[in-house]
Amino acid sequence: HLSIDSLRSLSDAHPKPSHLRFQYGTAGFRTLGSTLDSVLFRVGVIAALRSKKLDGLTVGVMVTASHNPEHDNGVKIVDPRGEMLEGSWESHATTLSNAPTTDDFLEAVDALIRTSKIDVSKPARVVYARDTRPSGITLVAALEDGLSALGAEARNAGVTTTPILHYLVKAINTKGTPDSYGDDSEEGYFHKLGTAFKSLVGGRPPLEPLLIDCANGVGALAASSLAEYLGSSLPLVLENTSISTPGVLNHACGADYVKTMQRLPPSLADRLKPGQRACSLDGDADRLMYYYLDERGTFHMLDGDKIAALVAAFIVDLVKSAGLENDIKVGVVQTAYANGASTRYLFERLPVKCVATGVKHLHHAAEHYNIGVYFEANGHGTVLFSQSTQSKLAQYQPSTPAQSTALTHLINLIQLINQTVGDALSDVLLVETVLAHKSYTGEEWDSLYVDLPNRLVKVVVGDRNAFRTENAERRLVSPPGLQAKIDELVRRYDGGRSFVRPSGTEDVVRVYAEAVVRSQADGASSFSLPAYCN
Ligand code: G16
Repeated sequence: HLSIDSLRSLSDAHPKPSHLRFQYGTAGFRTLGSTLDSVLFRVGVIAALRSKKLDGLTVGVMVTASHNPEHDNGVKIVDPRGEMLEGSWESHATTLSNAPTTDDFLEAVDALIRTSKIDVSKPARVVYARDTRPSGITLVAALEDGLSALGAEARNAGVTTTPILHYLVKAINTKGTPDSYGDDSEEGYFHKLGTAFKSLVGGRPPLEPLLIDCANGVGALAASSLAEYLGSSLPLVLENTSISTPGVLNHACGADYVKTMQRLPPSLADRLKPGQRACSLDGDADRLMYYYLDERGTFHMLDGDKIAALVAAFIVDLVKSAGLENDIKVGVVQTAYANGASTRYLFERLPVKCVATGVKHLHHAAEHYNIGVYFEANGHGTVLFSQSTQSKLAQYQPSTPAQSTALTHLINLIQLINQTVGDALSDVLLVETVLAHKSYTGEEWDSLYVDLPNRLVKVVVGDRNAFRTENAERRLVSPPGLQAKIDELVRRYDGGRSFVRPSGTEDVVRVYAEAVVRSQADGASSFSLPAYCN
């Protein structure tokens, strides 16, 4: 079942660079694509072992560096329910990826098999995909070597979005069961989302075309397939779709650019008409940023917080209209990056929880609600309907036509929303559904609350691991003395709030600042870190 000779010789072909240390971070391993060969091989081995540990359930592997620059790449493992890899296995992945030699690696594999009690005679099944990064081709070949070293049954899902890979994992593992998540193919995914969307907006006035900035990434392929399924129910105008032009992925476009720069991608300047709705995906289509230009041509951003507010309020209304407000509780999960105005808006209406950055943290917290809405300010998020809520909705007998309509909408939302992970395309359909139901323009949506001015900057430091946080990343515990300095600065600004945390996807620390007055938010984020941090 496990040929040590084959594992040894394949491992020799993928040596670990001696000067590098790898870390399974916020969203898996992520760094320069050219340094990741050994990591990909080893991830193949780990994913196969994870599947064996779980009795041969299918595990997913996604090769992507999402919003990062084109020369970066990365890889993450997806657990059988379509969710992020379980925490304890993240440390196994870090350990195995750092074993200096083949002998050390084989020893680490052996230790993992023994300590995790893995029955290696069990089958291993893995489905994998990559985004459009050029380095993905050789990295996938390294991954395939790792899978074949363990004799895994491997399914190549080709070039696709991260959320579609998550969908496939869940669809494969629920196939033929009463909980079937949908057909385990891209067509199955588009069919599921498209059908639910058409039911939700059916009978309403036709929607104006939506302009989508595809970040020159894999979202361009998926969005163009989705456009076909949607037909006239939602005309999509796709921009930044150059997936084979070197250097353009996420460059001056995409969700991260819009969120960080708080401005329109320059390539859309003469494409977007005042009042028209537009949005940006990121490099693997798991983040979504909406925006519009007002009459005067001023840019207005509708970020993950605005999406959370829009969607949460809509779902709360539907639950109420269905007559289920005493049975189904809706809650929201955010991170410290959520704009203070959004937290206040939501908190006045429903329970809100703040957790550490990373979809895995938000996802788990959202599972504690009957319906959990989670969005990061950067546009990464989804809505989870607990199993018992789904059963409750399926069995509920409405007593009025209005209740029955609301119930049908809720059941369609369960189909529309990719509950495995944040999914920009599924979120587009969710936002468009709410806008259609509420007859909101971008401007009306934007006016739910007014964002506090804020700045988010990246600072390059000598060792980002020297920065450790507590209280959902809102306070630093190290380096010593730095939090006191932040507190002192923040006190000088009206409604000031600021925090510093190490990124889990880039070699930087992130500094966030918000204040009531724009110039004050800018000032608070431009303080320099003390010399001892560099
Ligand atoms: C990933 C994670 C997100 C996180 C983001 C930035 O997004 O999935 O949850 O917000 O990285 O994380 P950090 O601040 O630690 O670098 P993506 O879209 O890059 O996969």
